[in-house]
Amino acid sequence: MLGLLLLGLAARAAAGDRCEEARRVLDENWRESIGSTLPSSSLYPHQWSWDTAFIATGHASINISRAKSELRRLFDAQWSNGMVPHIAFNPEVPATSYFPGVDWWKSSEAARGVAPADIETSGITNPPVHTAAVLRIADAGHRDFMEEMWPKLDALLSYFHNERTPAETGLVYVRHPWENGMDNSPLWDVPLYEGIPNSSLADLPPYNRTDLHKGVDPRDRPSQAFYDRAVYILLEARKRGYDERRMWHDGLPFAVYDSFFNALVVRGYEEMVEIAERLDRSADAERYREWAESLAVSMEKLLWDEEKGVYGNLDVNTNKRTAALHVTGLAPLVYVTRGSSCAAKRRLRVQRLLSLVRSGGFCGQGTCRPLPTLARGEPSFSSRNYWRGPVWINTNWLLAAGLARQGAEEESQRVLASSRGLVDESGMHEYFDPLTGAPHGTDGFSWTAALYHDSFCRQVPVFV
Ligand code: 9WN
Repeated sequence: MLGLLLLGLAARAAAGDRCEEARRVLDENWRESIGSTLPSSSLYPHQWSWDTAFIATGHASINISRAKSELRRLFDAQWSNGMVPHIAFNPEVPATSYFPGVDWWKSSEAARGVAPADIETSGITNPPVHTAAVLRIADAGHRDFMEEMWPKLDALLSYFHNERTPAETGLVYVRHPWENGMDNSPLWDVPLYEGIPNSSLADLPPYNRTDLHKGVDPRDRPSQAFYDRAVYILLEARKRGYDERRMWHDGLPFAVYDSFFNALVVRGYEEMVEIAERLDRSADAERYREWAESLAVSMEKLLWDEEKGVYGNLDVNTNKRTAALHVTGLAPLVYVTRGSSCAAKRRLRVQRLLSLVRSGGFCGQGTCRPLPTLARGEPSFSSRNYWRGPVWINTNWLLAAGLARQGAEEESQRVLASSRGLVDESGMHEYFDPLTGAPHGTDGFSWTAALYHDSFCRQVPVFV
């Protein structure tokens, strides 16, 4: 009994130290000159879109003025079509500090009039998880920030509806594997390697990968074949001035209806309903309710994979669906909209996803650390390679909230406890080996710190 008590006290003490460490990491990665926090001072020296949303969420319980500044600076880089680019470049660091940098994207020149003239950016986007950050800030007593952010969030979410949702499917497509944030997910293998054969890459200009020289083991990073294709897709988009209509009509080298991205857009629409209601914008709330509903119906119709029992991805170019036991396929747990015409199906499918979360493949039997990005036993599982198996704190955070929303409180707590254990043992690393708990990637990683703080260090309980 005494032993248990001491263990409990030791764990509390560790968490206390880690809370302080989380605040310190965010502070060290903060750059006053751009008013935002870098994902990592070494590996990622610019501002990333979905990182910013997670960081601002964490800052809501640490430093509200930084939380607001993060989002303001990111949305200063918003394009006139509503797109928020996945990177807003930091002019303070040399061009050679990150690949592909400003010279590769050339946003202000290639997308003149649409991309901002005063901030260089990438030409692709990220999942719209910023609504959650704005709600956290509002809940910390800053309702006026919702007013301020409304037009910018509305432009972003409308961009997905107007520019990225072809009427025939009603689904949102991604046009680069970096867009959903899970760069070398095994779900990209078919569209990338079958869709873009080596022969298409003959004229690719030479480039230097900076990520292989930043102290991270190259075995943890995506392959050369992946980078070649990532650069090729970037250059094809740039040639077309990043014009959405033109890219779509010319034919995109890579275009996928991805379950993870679509699930986060549905969740973004749901949070826009919440924000609109709080701001007494009833017509806007209704519009977002309809968008969430119709996207959820399209997901039930086109993305569910009965054989695997998860949501899959549909390749725009081949109309083929691929599914894997990857967190991508579990992501529809994050939203509650049922899609009224498919509500019964959706209920059954959620139950199947929950049984997968409880299964050994996703570390449900206490055999490993939930949630691996790819289930053990899947052919391309690697416990240390990026998005092909390791546990990431942001996907755990999103899924823990989703599980709680589905009423699976025990599973939600188990996923949160896993994040807590991994960070308590090793600190603010980028990702973790689900089999051994070993840390990988860069250290001093901002979203790990921010979401750890949001989950375990603030006074108010999290997902209630
Ligand atoms: C490419 C910044 C970003 C994250 C992504 C993560 C990684 C970039 C890279 O780092 O991607 O965008 O250079 O590998 O995969 O999710 O936003 O932390």
